[in-house]
This record gives sequence, structure tokens and C-alpha cells, in this order.
Amino acid sequence: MIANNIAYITALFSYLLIAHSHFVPATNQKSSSFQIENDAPVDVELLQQDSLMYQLYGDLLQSRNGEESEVAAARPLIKVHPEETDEEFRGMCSFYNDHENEYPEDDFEDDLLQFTGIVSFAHTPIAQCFRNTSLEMDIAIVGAPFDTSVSYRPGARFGPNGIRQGSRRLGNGISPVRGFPGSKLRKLDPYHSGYKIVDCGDIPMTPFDNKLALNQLYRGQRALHNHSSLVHKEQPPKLITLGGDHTITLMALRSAYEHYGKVSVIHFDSHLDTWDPKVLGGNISKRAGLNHGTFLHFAHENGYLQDDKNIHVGIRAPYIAPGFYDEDHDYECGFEKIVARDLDIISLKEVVSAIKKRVGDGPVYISVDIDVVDLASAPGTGTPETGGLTSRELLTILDGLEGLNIIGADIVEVLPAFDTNGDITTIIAAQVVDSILGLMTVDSVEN
Ligand SMILES: *[C@@H]1O[C@H](CO)[C@@H](O)[C@H](O)[C@H]1NC(C)=O
Ligand SMILES: *[C@@H]1O[C@H](CO)[C@@H](O)[C@H](O)[C@H]1NC(C)=O
Ligand SMILES: *[C@@H]1O[C@H](CO)[C@@H](O)[C@H](O)[C@H]1NC(C)=O
Ligand SMILES: [Mn+2]
Repeated sequence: MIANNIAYITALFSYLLIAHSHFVPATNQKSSSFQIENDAPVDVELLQQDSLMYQLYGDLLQSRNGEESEVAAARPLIKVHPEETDEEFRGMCSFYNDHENEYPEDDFEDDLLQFTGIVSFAHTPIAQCFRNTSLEMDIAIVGAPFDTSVSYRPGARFGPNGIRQGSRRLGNGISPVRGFPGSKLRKLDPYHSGYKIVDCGDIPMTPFDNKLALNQLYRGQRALHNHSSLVHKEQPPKLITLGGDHTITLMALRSAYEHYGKVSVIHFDSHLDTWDPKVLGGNISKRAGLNHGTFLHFAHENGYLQDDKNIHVGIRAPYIAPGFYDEDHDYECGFEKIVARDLDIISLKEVVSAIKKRVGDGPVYISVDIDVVDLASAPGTGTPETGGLTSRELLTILDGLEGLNIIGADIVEVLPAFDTNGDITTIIAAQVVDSILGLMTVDSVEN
């Protein structure tokens, strides 16, 4: 029945299009009439009343306050042409006549929220965080559009907006799979949890000079940390940074360190990113030694990281220096690691307990390189590696971290230009942010 109607409506519209193509606007005509080729002028009002659109939809306009407009009052809701013989069509018209549309009185309702509006992360309010220092916020989402420190594919400067595009179906509702059974996460809607979440847009970062770009990012992060928050007034807002290549994490850690002291890092990645600059870039120039594969070496060297309380998850990329030098250097930077194939041997619950045991109760920063996910699901990334996590494994591990004191996070190395036209990488990246928002707001759930 429904299929029949759809076919019927499609046929009618095709008819309408063909019929319309016979009309040619006459030159020198008044705006109220058309001329049919080789025929007499046509009265437009009559044409409108007899039009198929009018017959199918009736009067789309209705005045405010429930009063009918003059136009609507003058006509039946849907007019059936007296010569119309098609019984099914007549039946359809009487259905619509019997079931009048009711239009909402409120002109400002957010109908069809998912794909309308200026895109912000999960439809959170866009805030002028860098103009108005007295704005209060609990969680600030901010982009770091930077990709001039990469060793392979560039394009992560477009990551922030890609992730926002991927987030359009987020922003509402309790997810029945968040967290492990019995966890508070199962009762949580982060966006209506009492925490004020805003999208601060992007921090400008020059593509011409990495030193200046990283300074811009540091100042941007510092400015956000300097806002006041509402729920936990004694703490600065929590920041979630949308990368950008992985180098951006260094500035996020620097600003976090200035507010919280040394932090523990949970680092989801297929690469170590603690590479000794001597091994990666530093033998080209000193400045090239700071890049997306060495920033954790510098975070350690600058004292931002807790000693021996950091952990990698999902490692699988080959080492660069001969032998086990990279691995030894990684331990010296304070990291332990769960490699990707450990997930075939130990359960996700064991992964979660290993992470929790490692980082302890102090302030924790989560950094997610989207290349931790298998390249089959996340092709839109700078340095893809085979044998990675499924999106479900990543989300389950993240949700398992409920209870940790997550003070900041980022999602990096998202390259929309290398994604599929189904946006799969950006949709996963957005869901990662959603999970982190869950961890940051879950203490709002009582029991
Ligand atoms: C800045 O934010 C505060 C707090 O929301 C608000 O009262 C004030 O009007 C804002 N100032 C400007 C210039 O927008
Ligand atoms: C942070 O805010 C305080 C007071 O609101 C101000 O005095 C200080 O200069 C700000 N610091 C930065 C780095 O913006
Ligand atoms: C820098 O070191 C890497 C790794 O050892 C090596 O592959 C590369 O050729 C070196 N580059 C220069 C310019 O020496
Ligand atoms: Mn990385």
C-alpha cells in the first residue's frame, strides 16, 4: 500500500515535470500569466488551484494562533479535480482531507536537529572563548588545525572540522551500551548532565612556521584553562582538543601541567611517539626533531609526565632505530605498553585493569591517535598500520576507564581527505570524543 502510494506520487511528480516543460514564459507578459506554446494565456491563480502540488499537499501555509489564513479558508484542504476518475488518487486525497496537518505554533523549534545548523561538535553551543574571558564552561572542545610536523601523509589540519561533521548524530540521549554492565555510564547523557560543554572553534595555527604555530596553540590552551568552570569551581575547564597531527599534544600537556602538575598519559596509538629525536628528524635539523613521532619524548624531558605512570595501547608499528633501542628509550620516558596483538590474548577487562593500575588516582590525560584503529575502519589517517583495534574495542576500553580523573584529552591524526565518502574515520573520531565526554561527566550520575 505504502509502496503503491510512493510509486503513485513519483509518477505524479514526473507528470508535473513533463507538464511544466510545455510552458514557456511569454515575452512582454504580466507576471500573472503564462503562455502555452501556440495557445492562449493561462491564468496563474487557476493554475495554482488546479496544480498537482496543491492537490497533493493542500495549503502548506497556516496562520499563527490557529486562525486560518484567508487563503486557507477560501479553499478545501485538498481539492480534487471534478474530472478526476482515479479511485486510488481520490482515496488518497480524502485521506489527507481527513487527517489535517497540524503545524507547530513555535517558529523556533529545533526540528530535524541532526543535519541542520552551523556545525559544532555534537551541536554543543559555539562560544567566543577567546574574546570573552568571563565566559564560564566545564568542558571546552577546541580544534588545533596543524599538520606540518608529519612524516607521511599530510591533511590533519582539516581534522577538526571533519570530526565535527562526523559528530552530527551525537548530542542527545542515553546510550544503552556505554560502559560495562552495572556502570553509571549506562545512565548517562553527557550533554544533559549539568556540565556546560561548549565548542570554542579552532585555535589559529600558522602553516608556515612550526615554532610560531606551537606557540599559538600553547597560548590558546592556556587561555581556555584560564576560564572559570561551573560544576567543579575549584578546577579549570577540561579541554578536549581536536587535532591536528600528534605534535599538538605537547602543547596541550604543557598547559595541563601548569594547572595540575605532572599528569599520567594514556596513549592510544599504533606508534610509540616517544622516539628519540636523534632517530626521527633530529639528524636533519634540531627543529625537525620535534614532530608527531617525538613529542612524548619532549613531554617526558620537560617534566610534564608522571614517572612510570604512563601507558600506550595498540602499539604495532615497526621500530626505527636498530635493535630494541626505541623500546628501551620508551621505558625511559615512563611508558609501559599493551601492543595491538595483546588484545587477541587478554580480555578487554584485563586491558582496562592494567591501564587503571598503571595510571593510578592522579590527573590523567587521554591522547587518541585515530591510527590505533585498524586502517579498514579508519583509513583517513596520516600513518596507517595494519592489525589495529576495531572501533568497538577502542570504545569499550575507553568506557572501561570510568572513575579515573580525566582532566584533558585529544583525538588526532584525522585526515578527512583520505577518508571514504562514508566518513567512517571522522564518525569514529567523533564517537571517541563522545566517550571521553562520558568519562568527564559520569560523576553527575547518582548510583
Ligand atoms: C561574556 O560572558 C559573560 C558571562 O556569560 C556575559 O555576561 C557577558 O555579557 C559576555 N560579554 C560579552 C562582551 O559578550
Ligand atoms: C588568567 O586570568 C587572570 C584573572 O582573570 C589574569 O590576571 C591572567 O593574566 C590570566 N592569565 C593568562 C595567562 O591569560
Ligand atoms: C637520519 O636517521 C635516520 C634513521 O637512523 C636515517 O634513516 C636517515 O637517513 C638519517 N638522515 C640523515 C639526513 O642523516
Ligand atoms: Mn601518534
